[in-house]
Amino acid sequence: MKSYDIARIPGDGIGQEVTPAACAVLEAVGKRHGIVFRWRPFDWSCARLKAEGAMMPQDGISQLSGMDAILLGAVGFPGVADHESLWGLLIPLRRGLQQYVNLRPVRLMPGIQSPLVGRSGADIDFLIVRENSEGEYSDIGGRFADGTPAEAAFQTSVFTRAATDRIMRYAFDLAGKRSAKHVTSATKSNGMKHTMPFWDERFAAISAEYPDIATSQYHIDILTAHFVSHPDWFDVVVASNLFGDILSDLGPAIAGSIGIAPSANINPERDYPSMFEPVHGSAPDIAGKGIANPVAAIWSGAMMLDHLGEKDAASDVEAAMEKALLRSDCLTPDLGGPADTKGMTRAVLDNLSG
Ligand code: GGG
Repeated sequence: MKSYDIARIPGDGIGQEVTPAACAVLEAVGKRHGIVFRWRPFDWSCARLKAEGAMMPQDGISQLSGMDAILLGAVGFPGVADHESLWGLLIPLRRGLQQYVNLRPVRLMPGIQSPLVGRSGADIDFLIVRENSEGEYSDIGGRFADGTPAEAAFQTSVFTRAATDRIMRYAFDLAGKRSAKHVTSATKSNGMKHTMPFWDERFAAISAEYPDIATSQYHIDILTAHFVSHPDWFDVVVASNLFGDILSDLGPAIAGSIGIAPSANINPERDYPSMFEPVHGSAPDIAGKGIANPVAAIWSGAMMLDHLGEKDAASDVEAAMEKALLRSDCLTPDLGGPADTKGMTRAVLDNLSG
């Protein structure tokens, strides 16, 4: 028997609905593979912010440091400004635990119809490697002359050589393990005259270390168009924090629904636990209705198993999920189906029983 301490942070909105679904699937696959999960629940959320004045306690990072991994649902709640919820929990965790890689796979699953006309059955299978520690997500800036005609807001992006190089090397190393061996860089060096030319220079320098990997580079605007017109062309896409965030909502939308998109916030050195969360947010419009798609959370759980070295268990979860997605009666409304969160979860669990 192997056992893992897993911090369980459902967070807000549909995070409260999809996280239990992922845990149920992990429990089921754990039974098959002799894995015990010791769940450590944390109520860190916007609800905690309202009740106690902070989404997480001051020693939150040290409370999590000894965990093997973290499973997170979603953050954000009506009445709490979006930047407060992101900077109150997600960003401090990613940075405090040095999870500088945000890995977001995009795959068109069997049975899922891509909304792109004529592209159903396309072989969409690529990875977005998003820089997760700096870039445009910066707290350097401020607001001035509030309420006056001179009112202004400023925000400074930060791109360090150390963080830029390490995310690019991560992307190239990943591409080296795949058959297409191709890294595409998202840039905007025509409009952003300091940070993005620097990003391009580092991309050129790091790519020189990997002569066997093909490279492409596109401005983010035309890159989004390429995502839509030929998503099956991409292999590994490396992007800054903001561009990676945008691309990783667009990618899954092309591959069926953001409701199935998983993500891993990884500390590659394993000095700290990595964190696994759906790409989607708390979706207050459907929260409490029981119809949220649990697949993104379940797939994030599979990524967690893979990270923990439980490769067979991870493959079993992915296979169970893919088989469930083939059943149109089990699909949630975001995928055009009639099922609810529990129905979809049951379908995945059925594929793991026996
Ligand atoms: N489950 C992830 C979540 O709550 N996402 C909300 C969001 O806006 N995330 C932005 C980000 O990933 O930086």
